[in-house]
Amino acid sequence: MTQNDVCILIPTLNEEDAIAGVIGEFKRMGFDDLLVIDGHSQDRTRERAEEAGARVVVQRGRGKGQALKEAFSLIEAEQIVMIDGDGTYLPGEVGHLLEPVLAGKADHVMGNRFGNLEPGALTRLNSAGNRLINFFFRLIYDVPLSDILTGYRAFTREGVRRLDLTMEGFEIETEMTVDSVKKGLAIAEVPITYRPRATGTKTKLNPLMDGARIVATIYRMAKTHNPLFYFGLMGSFFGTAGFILGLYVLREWITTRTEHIPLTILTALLIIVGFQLFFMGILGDAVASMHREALREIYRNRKER
Ligand SMILES: Nc1nc2c(ncn2[C@@H]2O[C@H](COP(=O)(O)OP(=O)(O)O)[C@@H](O)[C@H]2O)c(=O)[nH]1
Ligand SMILES: [Mg+2]
Repeated sequence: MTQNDVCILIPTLNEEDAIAGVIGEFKRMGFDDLLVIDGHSQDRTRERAEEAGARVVVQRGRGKGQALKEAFSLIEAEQIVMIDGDGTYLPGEVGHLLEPVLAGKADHVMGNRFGNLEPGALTRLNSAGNRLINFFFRLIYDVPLSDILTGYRAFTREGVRRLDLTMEGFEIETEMTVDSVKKGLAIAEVPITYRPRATGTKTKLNPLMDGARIVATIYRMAKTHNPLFYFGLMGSFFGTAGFILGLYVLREWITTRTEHIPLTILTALLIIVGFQLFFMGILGDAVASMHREALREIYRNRKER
C-alpha cells in the first residue's frame, strides 16, 4: 500500500482524550499525512493532535459539515480517508476501507458499523434511529446500503471533486451518500467495528434534532433523484385529505340532504392539487432520468478524452 498518497482526515470538537491515540495508531502504520480539522475545541485537542504529529487546521465556521468541506479543499492526496476523532472507529481497519479504492473498484467506500457493532456503541435510540433512517434511504434511493451515516469512509480525490456538498452540520454524511448515488460514483460498503465512546466523553449529536434534520435532508434531496416519491408523497397527503373530506360531505348529503358548499369546494381543490402533484412527480421522473443519462454520457466522454 502507498501510505504516502493517502490523507487521513479527522474532524474534532473537544476530543482531547481520544485524538492522540487515533493519530498515533495511523502514524505507527506509516501514514504521515494527517489533517485534523478542529471545530474550535475548548480543551487541549489541538495541542494533543499537534504533539501526536498531525497538521491541525481550525475550521472557519461551525459544524462537522462545514469542517469537512473546508478540509476537502485543502487536501491534494490521491486518496482520502475520513475518520472521527473520538476513538469509536479502529484505525487498524483502514486497510479494509482503502482496498476497494486502491483496486480502482470504488470512488467512495463506506464503513458499515452494523458489521461489528460492539455492545453499547449505539444507544437504543440511536440504533433505532439509524435503522429507520437507513430504511427510509433505501426506500427512496433503492440502493442497498446498510449504514449511510457512518463516519469512517475512504474516497478517491476524483470522487470528492465530483460531490457538491452544502450541509454544515451532521447532515453531511447523508449528503455525501445521497450525492454519491446521484452522481453515479462507484460506492462500496465494507463491514467495520464500532466501539462505544470512552466513558465521560460526550457526543455532539442530538439524536432527535439531528435525526429530524437528517430525515428532512433525505426527503428534500429526493426531489431531483426520485421526484415520483417526493411529489407523490405530498400528493397523496392532499389526495387522502380530499378523499376523507369528500366521504364526509357525501355522507351528510345522503343521510340528511345537507349541502356543505364550502367543504365541497375544498374537497375538489384538495383532490385536484393531489393529482397535480402526482403528475408533477411523473414529469419530474422523466426529467430526472433524462438528466441522469445526459450526466452519464458527459462523464463517459470526459473519461475517454
Ligand atoms: N471540526 C468539527 N468536528 C466536529 C464537530 N462536531 C462534531 N465533530 C467531530 O465529528 C466526529 C463525530 O462527532 P460525534 O459527536 O462523535 O457524533 P456521533 O459519532 O454521530 O455520535 C467527532 O470526532 C467529533 O469530534 C464540529 O462542529 N466541527
Ligand atoms: Mg462519535
